[in-house]
Parts: sequence; structure tokens; C-alpha cells
Amino acid sequence: MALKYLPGKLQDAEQRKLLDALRAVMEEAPLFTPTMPRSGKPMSVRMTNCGPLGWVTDRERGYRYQAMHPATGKPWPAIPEALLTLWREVAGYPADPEACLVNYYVGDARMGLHQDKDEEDFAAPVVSVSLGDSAIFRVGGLSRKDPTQALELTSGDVVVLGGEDRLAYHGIDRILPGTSALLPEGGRLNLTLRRVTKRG
Ligand code: MD3
Ligand code: FE
Repeated sequence: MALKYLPGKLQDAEQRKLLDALRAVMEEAPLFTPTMPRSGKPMSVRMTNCGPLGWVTDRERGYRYQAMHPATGKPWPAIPEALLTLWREVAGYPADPEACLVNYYVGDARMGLHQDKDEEDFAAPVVSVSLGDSAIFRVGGLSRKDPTQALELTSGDVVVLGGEDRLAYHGIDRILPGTSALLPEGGRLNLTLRRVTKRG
């Protein structure tokens, strides 16, 4: 398995139902502004999580997974059932995801080229779901210097990153404002479902 692109995987009605569930998640676990390790520079993307573990970063302790929201100190809300169902259908992995990172991009928010390597278990894929405005997604190879390819991700698209692409460099160049009516406030939500630990 490598990069599996499933354009339009979620129908309009499924996207709206998923969005309702995410609104409840963001009410319980508000979006926060992550900061870079050491420099403390704020990222332009705001984040929250659902699931037993969530990805966070701050100046003092850097990138990590933890069970509590960094601002409220409460456990993350559960992963919506629709996302568990999607994972079971597309991930090809025998255990459920432990983390669902919710990224919110608005305006000039972007995400620089990086690898996802804070997990113990690289045998499990990362499953990505895009909602709202389209984005220019960039994916390269295992070295930062490898050539990259751009792909436009649209609301309802699902990408499964597994096998040799699990550790590929990737990022979000920019979002394309006004390309979806799903979020009345505009912007883009991206959900990434992940395994973190090797045994559940
Ligand atoms: C390719 N998020 O949260 S999702 C991230 O759209 C992240 O918010 C982007 O990169 C976003 O870490 C891209 C698609 C994605 C996720 C994981 C990958 C692509 C990947 C892991 C390996 C290769
Ligand atoms: Fe990533």
C-alpha cells in the first residue's frame, strides 16, 4: 500500500453529519494554537483532537501525544462513530485509531513540509478527511530534497497514507477560499486518524 486517494469519498449528507459531530467535539475541546518546540512560534493552523490520545505541541515540551486537552485539562472527546466506520473500511489495519487530529485552516494558514513520526506504530496508515474549502496538498518522498507533487484536496476527499508513503514528506501550501459552502464561516477542516501505540 502507498498513497490511496479516494476523491469524493464522503457524500454531501455524510459531510454535513460529520461536521455536526465535529462541532460537538470543538465545543468540548476548543481549537487551540499550537506553538513550535524551542522557538515558541505559533503555527498558523489551529487544532484540537478527539480519541484517547491527541497530538499537541508547545515551546516547553515539543511534539507529543497526550490524553488531555492542553488548555482545559480534560480528556479528549470520543472519535465520532462515522470516522471509526470509515477507518474500518479503508485503513486495512486490525485495530481502531487512537487519535484524530483536527486541523483548522483559515486565511493564509498553511503547514510546512514535514514527516509524521511522533507515533510508535508506522505499520498503521494515516487516514485523512478534508472538509470545507479546498487545499493544495504537497507530497514528496522520504528525503526532504525529493521532488514533490501537488494535489488539490476537496471537501469529502479521503487519503490513506500507508506503506512506503507513511513517512513521506508532506504539507499544505495554501487553502483556496470560497471553494466550498460546507463551512459558513469559511476555511478548511482536516481530520487525520492515527494509531499511536503499538498495542491497544
Ligand atoms: C502523507 N495534515 O496533520 S493530511 C498533519 O491537510 C498533516 O491538515 C495535513 O499533515 C492537513 O500532520 C495533511 C494528509 C496527510 C497526513 C499524513 C501523511 C498526508 C500524509 C503522512 C505521510 C504522508
Ligand atoms: Fe502531517
